[in-house]
Amino acid sequence: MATPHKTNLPAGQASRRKFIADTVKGGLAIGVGLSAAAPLLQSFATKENIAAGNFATGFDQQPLPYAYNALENVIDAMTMELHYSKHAATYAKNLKDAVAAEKVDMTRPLEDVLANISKYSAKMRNNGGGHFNHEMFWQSMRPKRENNAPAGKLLEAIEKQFFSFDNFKKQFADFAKNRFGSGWAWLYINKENIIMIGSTINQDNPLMDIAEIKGFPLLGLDVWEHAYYLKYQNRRADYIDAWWNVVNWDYVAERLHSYHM
Ligand code: MN3
Repeated sequence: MATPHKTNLPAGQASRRKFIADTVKGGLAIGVGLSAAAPLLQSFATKENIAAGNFATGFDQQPLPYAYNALENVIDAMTMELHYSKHAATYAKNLKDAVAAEKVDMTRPLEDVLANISKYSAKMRNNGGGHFNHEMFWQSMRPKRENNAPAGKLLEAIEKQFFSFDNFKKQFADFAKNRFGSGWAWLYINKENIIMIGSTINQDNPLMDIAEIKGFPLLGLDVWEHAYYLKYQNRRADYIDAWWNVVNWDYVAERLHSYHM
């Protein structure tokens, strides 16, 4: 049974982790940079320390996995460019500033920081959450498809918990519409291994120890006005309806699979 909130690693992993940390501190990995340390990190970033499988998140903004205009008719190119290159880039920059000021060990996955976010500043919370949420958001979309829907075990899990895919979409959309002000709607899996939907304020997410909902995020929808205002103005519901056409269900399924590994 998965335990997403457990922070104590099993003895073997803990000592391995200490070895890696000591090695990095000792300068062995510093000369070759973070990229060389990343595969080691991913190999021990298991669900025991929140960052499941290959989904450990780094502190740098990753390239957008498609062109700015790739999601046109759902998300316009201008919104995409501003959102990625201005809003999200600023979260990444401010996160790096907070990380330097608060002496965060950047060889740890960002997920570890988020799981202990109550110990850090509001700047870390806002920008660490902002960076994580957007990195995941870009990956969770792809160009528009007809009849876009999950399949396999993910669909089974959704139907088991929410009766039908349509009913799931309705309930998720209700959380997205009713999140007052700025925030995110989420599909996540909790520590009882149940998939849930909910929402968080500002840039919080279910990984955070202070979030209203807690678990491993599978899919998140940005409902800040900057995500939709140019095309949809005040019509958040229309943005949500259109967004279902570009959800990358393969990515969501991979996150679920990764969590269960
Ligand atoms: Mn945003």
